[in-house]
Amino acid sequence: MTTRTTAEWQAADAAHFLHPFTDFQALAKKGARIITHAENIYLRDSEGQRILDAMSGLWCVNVGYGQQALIDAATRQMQELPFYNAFFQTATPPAIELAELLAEVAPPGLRHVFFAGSGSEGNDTVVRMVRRYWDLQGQPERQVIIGRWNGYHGSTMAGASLGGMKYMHAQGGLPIPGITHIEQPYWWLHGRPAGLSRDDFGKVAAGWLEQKILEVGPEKVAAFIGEPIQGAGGVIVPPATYWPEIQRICDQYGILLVSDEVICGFGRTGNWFGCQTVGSRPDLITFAKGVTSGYVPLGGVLVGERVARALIEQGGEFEHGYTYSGHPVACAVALANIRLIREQHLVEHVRDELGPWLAEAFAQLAEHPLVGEVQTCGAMGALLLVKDKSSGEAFPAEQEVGMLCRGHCFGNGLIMRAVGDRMIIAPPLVMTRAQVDEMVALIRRCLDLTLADLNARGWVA
Ligand code: PXG
Repeated sequence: MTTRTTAEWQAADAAHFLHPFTDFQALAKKGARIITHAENIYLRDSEGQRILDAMSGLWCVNVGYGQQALIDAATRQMQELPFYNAFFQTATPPAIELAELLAEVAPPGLRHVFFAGSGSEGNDTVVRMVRRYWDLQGQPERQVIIGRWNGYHGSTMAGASLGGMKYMHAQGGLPIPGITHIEQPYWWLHGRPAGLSRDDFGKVAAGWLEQKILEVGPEKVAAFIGEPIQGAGGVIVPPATYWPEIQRICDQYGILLVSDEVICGFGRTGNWFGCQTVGSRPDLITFAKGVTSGYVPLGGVLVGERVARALIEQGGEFEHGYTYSGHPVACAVALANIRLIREQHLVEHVRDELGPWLAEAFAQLAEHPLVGEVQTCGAMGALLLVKDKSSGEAFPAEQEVGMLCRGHCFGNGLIMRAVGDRMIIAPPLVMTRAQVDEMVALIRRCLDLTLADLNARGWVA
């Protein structure tokens, strides 16, 4: 790679690189921030500025940057066998070993894996697999998959359709047929309904699934898909009653439960998988991101006994797969990554240390005049910015207060994401106590700067 000035990088970037989820013209005017190096939880940009990455890249660098074991695993595998496929009755050792190891760390009953290249591809596989399963059960009319508004399941045709981002559906004629949505279990959005505790609300929100099943016709419903904790939707932690009730409803109607763990998997919530934190027993688990800590792309689906048995024993050929299903380099990196998570006890670290530290720090941030509510779960957290703390009144959407706050974070060496006015974090799981303190001090400073900014604009009461 050549060395260029920031301006030179930005010019070449604007001339040729179409970025994901980006207004190309606006970015070309402003110029992208060029990230050149990273170590542990810190990034460095082309201007030499150090940035604390409280988003783990994009929810994925669970073990932090610069882990030699992963680098060595990739190097060794590239030298030995950089690629071979798994299509024509062949396999490679890393893919076999990874399938075996995933079966070990997965919740009980999920003993098979189908590999893909990303979370989106994993969810495309889910759609194919769920529908194939019901065909094999002699119930081909069971086609409908129920997702949730403001859920995120990727950006392919199937992934974006399962997801409930309306602005995505608006481009490209989505959702594809046979996918429908229910409301999300977001207490605050639903107006903190009077007389209804969070736990009662959780049951009401799960009940929307039953209503939808009855509306569609139980004999037509194939599966329900949800993230244990919504990530891209704004780190929305559902009431504790929600998932057990969802599980009960899925059981009652015999429909498959899919837990999309692209963000929640591999320690993020303080267990290996988020379903173990929220109390569901999925038939299928989508994974990606944290499986390799993002060092190389890999995704896939963990398959429970009910579906695996049908596919294996009755299925014949499953007409589906990707060139990179079981890519040996990606699988070798995933093996090194999972072993490192085990050796460094990172799941326990999140459960017993990092999670409680973040919960405590966020409870203190809740006292800030701009913060309406805080939520954390393991190594994820959200702060909701509100105009009026006592009433909970929101800022007008067009003021884009979240983006304003994110700008202050960017300017002050902190990466935090804004989803509307929810400021969210999902830091690397290796974070120490001192680093939590450093991050929280930065967050506090950025909240203060945002408040001063809003005062100057006359946007706060
Ligand atoms: N499922 C979930 C739950 C995700 O969070 C995907 C599927 C798709 O994975 P791939 O690997 O195809 O991107 C994701 C991805 C954001 C953001 O803005 C979140 C994701 C991707 C891009 C941006 O928070 N999550």
